[in-house]
Amino acid sequence: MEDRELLAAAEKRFREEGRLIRLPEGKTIVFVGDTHGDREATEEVLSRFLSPDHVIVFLGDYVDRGPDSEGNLHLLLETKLAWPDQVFLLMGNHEGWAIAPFSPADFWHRLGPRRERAYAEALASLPLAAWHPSGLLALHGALPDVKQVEEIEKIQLGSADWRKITWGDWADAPGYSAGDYFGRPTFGRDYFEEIARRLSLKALVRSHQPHAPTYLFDWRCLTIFTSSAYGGTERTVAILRPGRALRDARDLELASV
Ligand SMILES: [Mn+2]
Repeated sequence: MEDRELLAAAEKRFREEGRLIRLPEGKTIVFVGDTHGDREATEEVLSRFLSPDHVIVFLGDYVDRGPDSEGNLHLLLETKLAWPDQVFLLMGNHEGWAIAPFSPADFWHRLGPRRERAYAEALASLPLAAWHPSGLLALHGALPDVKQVEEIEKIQLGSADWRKITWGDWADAPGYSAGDYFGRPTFGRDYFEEIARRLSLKALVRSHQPHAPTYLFDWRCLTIFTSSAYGGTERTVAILRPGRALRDARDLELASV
């Protein structure tokens, strides 16, 4: 597909989905962390898991850093359109270019103004989070300050909650805020506890911080990363099997791809 055609079809689909995806029970759900221009990682995930019995949720950050951002993004968008109920793409901070540009950003800087605008506008329609009825929320960064999961549907791009989801970090520290480093708001245990209680959250699955501890906050916050772009980082996915009572994030299986 031509760029323009692909982006228009993808944007239409994302708008139909809205900002909050509801994941089905009864299927194996595979969560994929940042792929960051690592097209091989995406190919490996799709070759292993793409099937009618599986749902694959990509947690954002498809471009920049790695060797083939454009190839990775095109593969993801084409697969999304071919398998709309099996593949879900969430927004990472690297897809929020229309709202909050940043640097370095090799993919965005190479596009030229016309294509930059077309890609940025299409990716601004991406969903922000995915909820599974076992009590699992998947998103790119940190939890938004909401009272119930449904409020995520109404989060405005550029708002404080949008920034928490796309740019937010976690720190193994007490308290609510653990600082704000270069536009990356960082949150501690008390903030996690409060939002988790409000949402009856058993597990948060997220990506965004390649060197964060795999588990934080009594195994309820799981960080996975699925790109070789940072050198030496193992590519990890997290798998939720159907019919399993979720106690915390340890009930997801981790696998290397
Ligand atoms: Mn990120």
